[in-house]
Amino acid sequence: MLSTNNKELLDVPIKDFIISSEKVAHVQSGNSAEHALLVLTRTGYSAIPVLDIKYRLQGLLSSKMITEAILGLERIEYDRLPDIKVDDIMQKEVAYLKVTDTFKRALDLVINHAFLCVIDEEGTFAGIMTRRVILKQLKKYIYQSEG
Ligand code: 2BA
Repeated sequence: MLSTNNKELLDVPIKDFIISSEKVAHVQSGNSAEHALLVLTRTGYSAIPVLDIKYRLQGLLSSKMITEAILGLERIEYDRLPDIKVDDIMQKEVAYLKVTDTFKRALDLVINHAFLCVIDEEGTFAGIMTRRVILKQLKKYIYQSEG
């Protein structure tokens, strides 16, 4: 039904759909869990990337990971937040895209991830591709194909 246009969209490079790194909230390797919780709460995002000083992707951090780290037997031990480093509680295995990847790879991965970090040729963090952006492009293509 939509074969030609679908194929075209699937082959499009993701480059134009990336939310660039300067617009992405992140925490740095070595930051405390207290700082990370502040960033997550202020921005309202449920998970954000962890980058090193050279802007290389190290992992992902969510408020759930922080809460789990300070969960005591009978209470949440907020006083421990400044002593915990994000490196010790972040998710280190992260699915990512390269800037040269196609829309098809992004679509495959975004089924299981709300967003994907994008890495450039030098291994530096270039930004993210979100489920929202991917769905918007898909919607545009489907509607175009119908008309
Ligand atoms: P969540 O934070 O769980 O957000 C889920 C969806 O809720 C987002 O989907 C967006 O539609 C909406 N949303 C949440 N916080 C928002 C805010 N502060 N401003 C506007 N809309 C907001 P997506 O846009 O597809 O994003 C998927 C995931 O990508 C987000 O999951 C978040 O973990 C991450 N993300 C998106 N934009 C980001 C950014 N600028 N910096 C860091 N992480 C970002």
